[in-house]
Amino acid sequence: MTTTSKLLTNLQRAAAATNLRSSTLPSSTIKSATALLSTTGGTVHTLPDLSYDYNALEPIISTETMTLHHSKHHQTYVTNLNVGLEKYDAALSKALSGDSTGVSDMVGLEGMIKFNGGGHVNHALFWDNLCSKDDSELKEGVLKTMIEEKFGGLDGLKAELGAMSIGVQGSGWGWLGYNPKTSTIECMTRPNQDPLQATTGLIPLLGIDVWEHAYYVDYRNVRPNYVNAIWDVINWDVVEQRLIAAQAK
Ligand code: MN3
Repeated sequence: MTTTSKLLTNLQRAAAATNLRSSTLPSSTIKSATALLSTTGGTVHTLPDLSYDYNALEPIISTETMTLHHSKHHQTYVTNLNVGLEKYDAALSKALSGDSTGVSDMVGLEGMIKFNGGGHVNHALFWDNLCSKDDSELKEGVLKTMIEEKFGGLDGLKAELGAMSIGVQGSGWGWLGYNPKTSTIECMTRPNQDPLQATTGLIPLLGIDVWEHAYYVDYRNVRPNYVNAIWDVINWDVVEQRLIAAQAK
């Protein structure tokens, strides 16, 4: 919830406490409070730093790809998410003041927030589940045990998630996720920037970006070569930490 919408909720509570309806609050009160607290608008979300250098994933993912993908593509999702949230905040304020056009505005912004919010969330997960070739090792532990139980071993996971990721039609993502209902891990794909958890209930453990911008510089149009190579730069320690955190929820 944004600071503005939190404030509006508090105003509504105050109104209720004094037997007033929120629609009877003076609009000047709402407007001035909104103006006061919207000073952070536009920069709420920022591009996260990488924990490694742009050249750290060479030769699997080139410095050029990493530079463009992180500083241009991911930055664009962040910028547009902030724009969308600011508009959504204004729409929410209108809706909460009793103006039904605000509700319509909110619904109209959902696609923009799903796309750019998903793009931000997905890429933040992606950067963290990659690491240099030297640091990529699936060690003994709960993750390795669950991969063996579900897929018969790491090669089984690579085969299933690899084939599913290569098979994504158009742009999208391949995921290994934790299913809290069955307490198991499973593979899934999502189109566009649809965030895994919000659209499937699976908690994301490992993401593979199969948008062309993720591999075109290095592998041209040959997505299978990119997906088959990316296994060399997976940060299994991070994937296991996510699994342990998901199991503890
Ligand atoms: Mn991408």
